[in-house]
Amino acid sequence: MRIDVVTIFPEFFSVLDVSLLGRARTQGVLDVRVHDLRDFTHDRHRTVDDTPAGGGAGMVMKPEPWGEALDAVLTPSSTVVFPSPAGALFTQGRARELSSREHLVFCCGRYEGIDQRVVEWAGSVAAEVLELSLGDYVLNGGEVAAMAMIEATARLVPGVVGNPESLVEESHEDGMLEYPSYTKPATWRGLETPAVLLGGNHAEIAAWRREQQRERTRRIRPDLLAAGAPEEDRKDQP
Ligand code: JDN
Repeated sequence: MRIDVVTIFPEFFSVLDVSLLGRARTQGVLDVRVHDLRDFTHDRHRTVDDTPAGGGAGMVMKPEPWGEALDAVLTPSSTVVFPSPAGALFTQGRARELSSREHLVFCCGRYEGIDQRVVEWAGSVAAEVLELSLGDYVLNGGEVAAMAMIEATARLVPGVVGNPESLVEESHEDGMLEYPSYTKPATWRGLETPAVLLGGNHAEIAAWRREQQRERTRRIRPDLLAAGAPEEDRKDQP
């Protein structure tokens, strides 16, 4: 998979050199290239922002440097992602979809965001353009959100995570939270590992884990059960 990132803070992305994604990159499974938006400016101050049309607080990213940067990286088969608190929710299902794309381009905004015409124009060139949000909170820019999306997506690309079975029984893969995990010792500071996990009855263990998933999801994330239930069973969800 090829990933291009456009940002005014390329140094943020040095975390992609370490751990699983770092290894995937040195092994050639992942090709990540980070571009400095300011390299696509032409003035002495390498300006990337200007005042908002219509007035208001803050600054907006100018379209011209974005146009030149995207001219350099976009192809008709690219999927372009603009992290934005105004975007659709980024989910495990979305990560799964993105993991099958051959080329992803992440456009990281700062300030009050990027001139909307850049998003519109990208749609006339690339295969797909997505404005995606990590959740209902606001970061200072798209970089940290892009990094989360890159990690969630790239670990689903075959060959990035060593044991593919570890991807199956995870939170959100079946629309529920994961069951709790334990390791040795069986007693630690007076706390016991649940006896069922030490009994060796695999059917019983599987049933216990499924019940733990249901109980946890009901208690902590009832919205997930509502979303996964057949339409006629749903309570009025937004
Ligand atoms: O996903 B975010 O919270 C996010 C915030 C900003 C952004 C892009 C994404 N651009 C400016 C703020």
